[in-house]
Amino acid sequence: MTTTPAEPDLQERLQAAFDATIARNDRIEPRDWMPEDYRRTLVRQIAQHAHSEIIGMQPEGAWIGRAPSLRRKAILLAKVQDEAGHGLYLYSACETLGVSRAELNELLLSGRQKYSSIFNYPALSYADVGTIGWLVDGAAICNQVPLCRTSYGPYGRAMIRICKEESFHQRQGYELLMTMMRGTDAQRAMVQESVDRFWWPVLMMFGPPDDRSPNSARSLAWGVKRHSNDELRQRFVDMTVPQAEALGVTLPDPELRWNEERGHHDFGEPDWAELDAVIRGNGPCNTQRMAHRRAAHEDGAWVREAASAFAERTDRADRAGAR
Ligand code: BYC
Repeated sequence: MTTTPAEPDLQERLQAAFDATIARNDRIEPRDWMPEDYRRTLVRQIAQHAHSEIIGMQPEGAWIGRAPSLRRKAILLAKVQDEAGHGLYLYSACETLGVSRAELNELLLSGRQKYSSIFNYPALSYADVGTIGWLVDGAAICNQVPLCRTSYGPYGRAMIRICKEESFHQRQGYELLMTMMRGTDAQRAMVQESVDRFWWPVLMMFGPPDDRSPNSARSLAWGVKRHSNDELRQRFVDMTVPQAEALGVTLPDPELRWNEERGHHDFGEPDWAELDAVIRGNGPCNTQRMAHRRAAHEDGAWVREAASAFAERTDRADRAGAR
């Protein structure tokens, strides 16, 4: 935990021990001393990640009641429940840094903490359920697999389980799109239209370009992030192009082509002004997402009250039993 040691000497020794742990690529654990800025960076990133999982339930959740078959409904229901679980692991990891779940929730509802820009775009057709699985979860895996090696123990361990589940999510999305591509012309057109809408916002999920990413340098030095935003975006494009070919869809970027010299695909520039606008709250669904979240929180007040009353009673009974 962060402390303010009285002796300057002790401060130096604590900092040196922290630096050595980072240099060895070992984990920092909740009871270890850590610089206040490291703790703040982790709270910011883990909370934003947790909020994204919870808000991320909304675009797909809206389709549960309209799933085209019992099988699709069961799959979608399981996926959306997994996202709730991911949010909970991440809130728990964040709580080990000395911030409560209630505070984190308040920071989200008051707009002081962000969530991923991608969830401010609507899911307009059932093909979007597939595209979210394939592209959004694909981007999430690309970004999150390296986070299994992040320097903060509880975050890295939460990411291991989350990544396993995200892989299932991506496969179900791809399988859904593959099924639609084998269907009618109208279904194929629906898939292409969905991919056209999601492609650029998905590239924006990786954050601003490296030269405009104020947090990257420090997060990389501390091992909180393992790769820069642009490195991961490139990895995602390289991974996705052959998948799009196998699926039979076109990615909506006229500049997309293999660059033999670089050994990577070249691709066009996302509209960074759009990302800035969405992050500032002016995306297509920001107002709706926050209103829904606020209403869900208020509707759940009775559950929190009941759970606290039950915990208090059980606690009292345990203490009486121990006497
Ligand atoms: N959207 O200096 P930068 C999921 C903010 S969950 C919104 O590069 P950093 C899923 C950034 O926070 C997906 N804000 O920041 C769930 C910073 O603002 P503050 C979520 C963004 O932290 C359910 C400012 O812009 N994944 O996939 O070094 C269903 C400057 O950016 C965005 C995670 O959270 C954005 N796209 O890098 C399906 C992964 N990009 O905080 C799927 C963990 C940037 O200074 N997080 N900002 O006010 C990360 O890897 C990093 O935090 C980021 C940004 C790459 C996102």
